Amino acid sequence: MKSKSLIQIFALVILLFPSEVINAKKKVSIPDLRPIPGRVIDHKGIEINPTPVRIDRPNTGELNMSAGFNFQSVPPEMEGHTNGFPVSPYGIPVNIVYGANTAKSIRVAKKTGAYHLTIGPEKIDIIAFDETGAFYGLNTLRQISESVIRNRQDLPMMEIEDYPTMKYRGVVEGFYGNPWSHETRLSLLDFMGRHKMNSYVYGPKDDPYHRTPNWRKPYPVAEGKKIKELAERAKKNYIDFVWAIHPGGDIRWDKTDYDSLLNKFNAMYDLGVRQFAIFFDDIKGEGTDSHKQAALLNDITNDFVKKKDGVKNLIVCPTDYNQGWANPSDNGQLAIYGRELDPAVDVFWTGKVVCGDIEPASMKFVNSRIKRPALVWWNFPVSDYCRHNLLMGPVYGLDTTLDDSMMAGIETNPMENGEASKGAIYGVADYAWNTSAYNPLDNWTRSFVEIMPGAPEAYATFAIHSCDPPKNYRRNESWNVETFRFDNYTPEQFDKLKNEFTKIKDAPDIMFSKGGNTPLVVEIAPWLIEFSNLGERGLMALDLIKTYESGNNEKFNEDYRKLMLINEIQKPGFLDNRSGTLKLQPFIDNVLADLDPNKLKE
Ligand code: LTM
Repeated sequence: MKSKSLIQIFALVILLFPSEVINAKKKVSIPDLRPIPGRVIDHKGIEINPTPVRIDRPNTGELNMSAGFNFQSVPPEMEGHTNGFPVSPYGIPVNIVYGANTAKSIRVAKKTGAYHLTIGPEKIDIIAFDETGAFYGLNTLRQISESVIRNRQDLPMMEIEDYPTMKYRGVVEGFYGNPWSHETRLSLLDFMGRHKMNSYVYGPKDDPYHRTPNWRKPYPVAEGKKIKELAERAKKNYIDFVWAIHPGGDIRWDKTDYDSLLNKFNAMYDLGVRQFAIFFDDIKGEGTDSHKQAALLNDITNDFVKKKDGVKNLIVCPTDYNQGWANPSDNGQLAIYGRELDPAVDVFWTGKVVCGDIEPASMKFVNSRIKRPALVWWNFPVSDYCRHNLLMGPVYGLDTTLDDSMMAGIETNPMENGEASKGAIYGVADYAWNTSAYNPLDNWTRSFVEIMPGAPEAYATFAIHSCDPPKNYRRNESWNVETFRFDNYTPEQFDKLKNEFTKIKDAPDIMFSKGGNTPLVVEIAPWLIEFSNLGERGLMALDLIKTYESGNNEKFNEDYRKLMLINEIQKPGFLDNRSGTLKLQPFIDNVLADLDPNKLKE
């Protein structure tokens, strides 16, 4: 009875989606992508992100942390940052000082954000170059303390010397699609501060007050209030909140529009913004004029940046923002910037292409023209060109020989799914802080506990099969399993794939019930539902191979139709919220194509 009704539905599906059925039978080839660089390291129970420049952990003993900490001597500015630490009057004494002179005595690097942390036999000292460094030292101590509590161990004595490689370490909310919610932004600012990022560029393409034609208008009061709150939260996390305007779509190079832009910047200044960017990406026509762009930035630098209290240098995103599109000649935009643009203005650059790796050759190309180290706008994990996919894989493709002489820093452009972007932000924070030591696989593996403390393994299962944008910037995915054709596999390969499909089927439930990260599972719920379905389809495909081998034709024909039908019924959901696009769904489609009873008869 059951199979009869399935057959009826099957007939209906064929009538409704004839081309989809044909697609399901098409054999799919899998691109060969390079392995993920790096290796997993044993951190002996202490996970700190970004990775400190030097950690000395001589075997000199451990401190009992059961009484927590006693913040004895702490500058008033740091007091608000000790929230969340276990504290008591009997705790381990902690002293924090900062200032260039004090820092000199123990040779802390002369760089904003530098600090030195010592966990000694009787006390903990943080000595920092500046206030930001003190905040970072405290953040490192917080991560050490959390690791110790999580792993139920004692606090090992150690000495940490630390400072950042890159000047800008941050996020550019610069994608097309739904801008992040206010709550997501606040949560991301805390997350960024925790991982020593210092720059958040606000430029969502679909915020009407950022872009043509409404860039001239002030934000409505309620929206303005939110911007003010964001600027405050950023400041609390030692992050520069950079507000970006995108006027190039309809700008007239006249006094009226110049005044409109100045008025808007003044209004944003009143909301607490102290750094500004002007974007000229993805435009045509008048707005692309390089001389006019440079002159506008120079005038704003003189009339606004230099005049208003506490305003930092401007940042510009050129129209020629990647090597593929940039005019390389002396008359090209980049060379014009190099000759005409105020040297204090930082210039965004996405690399050789729009979405791609960042490597020295394209940095040399741009820097030699703009006459300053470019600021990388890294188009990963942005998914506005593949909105049905989540890009949850490791951060790799960033050259580790680059330093601050070659790039001013890096801002990652994430997905419209802000919570799901935290994994990549965690990676970029590490790369930007300690570039030469950056280890993609290790960083990604460490991120699981940080992001889903209650279910790191289930999260890892979801993430490893959710990496590949099926076009443009292809990323390796599902590298922990091998897929195969129905007539060419070993028992080990079969069992391994079966085990993985079982984990895939179960991972979403585990993440929902004990992950400990509600905002993330709510945000990605549609993908989690489809992920579990993918696991079930994979198990059915494996069973089908076994049934075929058993020679039980009747059962085989029935199971084939069942899988075919389910694959088709679930296809719209899968296409909307995809995982396993590189290897897993192709495996299922290939089983269906190879074992098509009509073909087998031939
Ligand atoms: O990359 C830049 C500078 N501009 C746009 C982004 O807004 C967009 O998010 C990415 C990815 O699609 N591509 C762009 O060209």
